[in-house]
Amino acid sequence: MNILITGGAGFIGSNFIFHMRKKYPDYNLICVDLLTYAGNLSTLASVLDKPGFKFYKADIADRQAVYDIFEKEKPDIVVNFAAESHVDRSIEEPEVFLRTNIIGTEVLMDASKKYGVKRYHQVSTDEVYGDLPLDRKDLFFTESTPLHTSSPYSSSKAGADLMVQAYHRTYGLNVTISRCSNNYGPYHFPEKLIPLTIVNALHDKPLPVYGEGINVRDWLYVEDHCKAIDLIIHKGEAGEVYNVGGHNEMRNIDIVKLICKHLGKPESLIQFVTDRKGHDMRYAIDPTKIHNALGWLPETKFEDGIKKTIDWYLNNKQWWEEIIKGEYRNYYDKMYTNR
Ligand code: NAD
Ligand code: TDX
Repeated sequence: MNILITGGAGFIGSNFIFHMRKKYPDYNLICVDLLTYAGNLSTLASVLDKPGFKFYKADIADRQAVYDIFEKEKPDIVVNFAAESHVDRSIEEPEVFLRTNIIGTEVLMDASKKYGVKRYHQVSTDEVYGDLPLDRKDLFFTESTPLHTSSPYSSSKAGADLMVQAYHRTYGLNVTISRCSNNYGPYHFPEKLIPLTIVNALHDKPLPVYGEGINVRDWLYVEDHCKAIDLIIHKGEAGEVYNVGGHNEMRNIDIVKLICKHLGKPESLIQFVTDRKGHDMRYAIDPTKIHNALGWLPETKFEDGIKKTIDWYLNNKQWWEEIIKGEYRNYYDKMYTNR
């Protein structure tokens, strides 16, 4: 079995590669990643030279490069993680989100059609459903919730989802889509809330919380997301969308306080800053379909997952120290100085 994984040098893609190598040692995994600011080859160091693994540095929106890789590797399954993934960056510079997230998806599907791929899986997000009000705890996103996006990021992901469904209906491409809630865990890029808070707290730097910190996210340990995708690519039904989430809703301020507590840092480090434009209030996934159809259930409780994650950042300082001393510093200054 040849599985082509795009975006495998990023957060979730790399965790998926580690999961798949462990569970299916006989599979050939082919990783395609452009190594943007968010991609790190050092993340894949433990697998780079191993049999059954290949790495290509390429842009998923570069048609010729993608066709050449498909021609050579003949993938059976394609799993597309590659994306511009940060909402705040999409508010500053939307264009690259359209190129990678929409055009890149289209190119990968054209290649899948041309080279007879048996299953194309699109890794999407709960953000395509927009947000839910804070005072309606009874409401959840189901697979039939209408797409209703807020940010350039989520709009580009929704655009991609619509293209994936179009390729199924129009060309009969065997596709599946997963829409997952917020992930956390090892190798999470430090621009995102949880790793940013851990890294800043370890340096006794201010912990920026947007607005009043009352926005709610539904957190899932990254390994549980990887297991869901593994099930969907093997057993999911063509043309279907599966929501993935673990009923673990938390307010941002409570997450930040919890991290302070784990690290023995004072809450006085917390700094409320100007809110994100168009900030979604609440995400909450109803995972009934994937549970009933494929038997998926989250395995890692948040208390355990957050502890494992914090320990990982404490034990892998070199990984994130390399990142925060590079281009990240300019990004951080631009986004947070005098905010
Ligand atoms: P990430 O930003 O950590 O990684 C993205 C990877 O894609 C990087 O390695 C980057 O180099 C690569 N990439 C970017 N543009 C590329 C291009 N044009 N060609 C090839 N490679 C390119 O993102 P992540 O958090 O791992 O997210 C992975 C996927 O999961 C994304 O599609 C995202 O929308 C989705 N998702 C993320 C979350 C989350 O909480 N992080 C939740 C739900 C869904
Ligand atoms: O410094 C910060 N302070 C803050 O209060 C940052 C970076 C974030 N926040 C808030 C904004 C959100 O309400 O924390 C929450 C989480 O923010 P992010 O980590 O940026 O994630 P989010 O915007 O929820 O999107 C994430 O989940 C869905 C991923 O980045 C997306 O790729 C995924 O689709």
